[in-house]
Amino acid sequence: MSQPAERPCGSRHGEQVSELPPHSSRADGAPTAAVELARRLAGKDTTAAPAALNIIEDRSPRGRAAAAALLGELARRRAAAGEAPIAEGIAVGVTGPPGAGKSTLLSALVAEWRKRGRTVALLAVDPSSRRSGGALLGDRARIQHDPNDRGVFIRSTAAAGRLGGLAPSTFDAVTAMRACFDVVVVETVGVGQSETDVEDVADVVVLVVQPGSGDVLQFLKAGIMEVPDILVVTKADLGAPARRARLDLEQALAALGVRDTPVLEVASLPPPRGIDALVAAVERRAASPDIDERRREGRRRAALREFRSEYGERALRALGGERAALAILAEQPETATVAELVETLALRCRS
Ligand SMILES: Nc1nc2c(ncn2[C@@H]2O[C@H](COP(=O)(O)OP(=O)(O)OP(=O)(O)O)[C@@H](O)[C@H]2O)c(=O)[nH]1
Ligand SMILES: [Mg+2]
Repeated sequence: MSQPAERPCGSRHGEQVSELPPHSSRADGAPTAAVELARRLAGKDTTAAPAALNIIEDRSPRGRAAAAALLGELARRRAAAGEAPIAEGIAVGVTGPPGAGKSTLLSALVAEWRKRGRTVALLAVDPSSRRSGGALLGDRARIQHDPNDRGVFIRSTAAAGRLGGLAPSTFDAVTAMRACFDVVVVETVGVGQSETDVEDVADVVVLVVQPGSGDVLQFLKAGIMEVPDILVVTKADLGAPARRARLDLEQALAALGVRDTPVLEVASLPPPRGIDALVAAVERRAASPDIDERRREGRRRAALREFRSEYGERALRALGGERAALAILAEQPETATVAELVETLALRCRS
């Protein structure tokens, strides 16, 4: 898919490269507004979310500088909080084939979370390519909620031509939203890469399947059964087919030796069923002690994915391959954003 640049790391695909080192652009005064947005997000002002995401999704050099300022400010606040860490929300990835019932399930989940007093940001990543002009955007974000409720924020993002993948900015968007909201959901359609991509940004991955769709065999073939932390069979109101799908999935997990992955049946249409059990399973997983390490690894993998897609395989080879690149990333400060990590790899590749 990606075309190698003339020189490895010479330029991003179709874009002028700023030769500035990643941190120097912060001094130009423009990111002041971004820092102010970070302050509002950290103060749990949910009305700052749309403007913050506009900055993070702006891939121009100026936008990148502002995003770095915003995320850098959040990271500094996190680091400064030290022993009394500021409360960070949990990131939940919800993925599954088209029509499996993800959006309907999310409507029910949002209602349940709000009932429990949690604020929720939902980022729906649209799979449509640039060519189709994001025609699906409206449909994917159709989550039922009270539009006047400031505790819920919903945003659709185009995956920028990466079929099945996440948008380039999704990782940083999740980082920013987590500073403000109790729960950050990333909804992706499970075609191809998205199941594994979503693992990079989510503390908890929920894979959604509907009964009787032959999904189980497809998942076994694709070898992704290890990715989800929780499996959900939707449309439990259909009765026997949902039960059968759950048993099939449980058998498949057992055959693969995957333990500790709950398989839950839910009905999302009123009257909802099994939603509270799902919320409890998500919270149990998010509370596990390996979450911090998982977030660190996820950030490195997201940066590597970004670098590969922006600069191509040849640039990655010039760095010494995937393992060498991950080793470079592991040396970077905890506060580095994905964009800064990508720039670090690019600079290393050019030097
Ligand atoms: N009977 C029943 N139907 C459901 C349930 N949940 C969703 N559906 C129906 O399944 C269809 C697809 O639901 P969506 O929530 O739009 O599915 P989705 O996975 O978000 O679809 P995409 O965003 O296109 O990938 C709709 O017609 C829903 O009404 C459920 O619990 N029971
Ligand atoms: Mg949907």
